Amino acid sequence: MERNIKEIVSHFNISEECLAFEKNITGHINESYFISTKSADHPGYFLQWINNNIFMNVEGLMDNICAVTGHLASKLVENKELAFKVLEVIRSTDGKNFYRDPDGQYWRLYTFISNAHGYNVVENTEIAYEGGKAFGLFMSLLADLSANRLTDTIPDFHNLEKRLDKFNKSIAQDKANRVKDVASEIEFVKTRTEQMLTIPDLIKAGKLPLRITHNDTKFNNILFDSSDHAMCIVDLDTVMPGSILFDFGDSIRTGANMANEDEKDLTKVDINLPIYEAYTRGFLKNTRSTLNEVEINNLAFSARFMTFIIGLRFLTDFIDGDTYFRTSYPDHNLVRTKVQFRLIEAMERNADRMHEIVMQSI
Ligand code: GN1
Ligand code: MG
Repeated sequence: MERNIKEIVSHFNISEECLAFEKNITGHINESYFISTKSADHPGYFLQWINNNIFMNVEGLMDNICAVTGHLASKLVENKELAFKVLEVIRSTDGKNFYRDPDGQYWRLYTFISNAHGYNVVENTEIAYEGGKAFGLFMSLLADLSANRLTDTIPDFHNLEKRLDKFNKSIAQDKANRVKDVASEIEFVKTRTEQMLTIPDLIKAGKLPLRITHNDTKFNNILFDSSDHAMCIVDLDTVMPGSILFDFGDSIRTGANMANEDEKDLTKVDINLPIYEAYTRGFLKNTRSTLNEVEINNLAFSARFMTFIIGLRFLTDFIDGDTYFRTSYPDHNLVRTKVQFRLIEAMERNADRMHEIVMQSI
């Protein structure tokens, strides 16, 4: 879609004159642009188009982000030693926390976090430890924000039973005539479903408490400064009540995989145990005092659970003909699925060791 980015930015309440924009290609749902400004000492802005087909309640979503960033900002004023940054939402000229253009499209603007970088594949254990501490801190700083202030931006986002229902419907409809190509992946799902359903069972039984969680804790949603100190958590669209297992598990899925999420050479996919160990230590440093026994006992398994749920979503989208995740080539979602399933197999082989690491880090 062609968009007049400069015109859109003019609807936000900013002091700087914009110079140029550059599209950012990470992320499978929204579209992002870096906006540079004329003044050299201003960090610039980060503009995002919010995908309203997926985020149906943008007002609620932006109110969540403002509640969360406001809460974090006040905590960081009280705890300056944390040297952490928080996203800063810029209001539109009519005072809203988003701008809706004449075509009905939604946009938001942040101050750009400059001199920052992220990791798709984690390079060493120091970075993993920093990342674990950062997501642990994020969650612990939000522990006293009342969960009923937040809207469910995507209801049932990590609800495995609902995801399986959708998967079975997609197989039955076979809209893109692709079911014939994924027999072994469908079999993979079937053989693990019962074991994976133990997590939703624990949630329903009230044994896994709902906390305020990020719910999209890909490792590259942590920004690092030039000395590789983790300094900011981004991508707050799905911050809402959830289980801590979702957040821990998704970071391991992305951070402790030796390969990228869409690596075509499956021999590269494996669990990196030293990275897993370092992330776990960092995460538990900031969360151990709040976790209950059921959470601790399922922490290692949560990495398999989250990899399963996201792999299942990639597979469902492949079967549907790629209607949800942005893809760059025809079997992109299938490649992503295969990586997730290969990673699950690697974690199955290392399950005992992964649990032992949690117990040694607690
Ligand atoms: C999507 O757009 P992005 O990259 O932040 C997805 C996550 C998946 C992820 C897989 C709202 O996140 O749930 O884990 O892709 N976000 C949404 O890479 O569905
Ligand atoms: Mg996201």
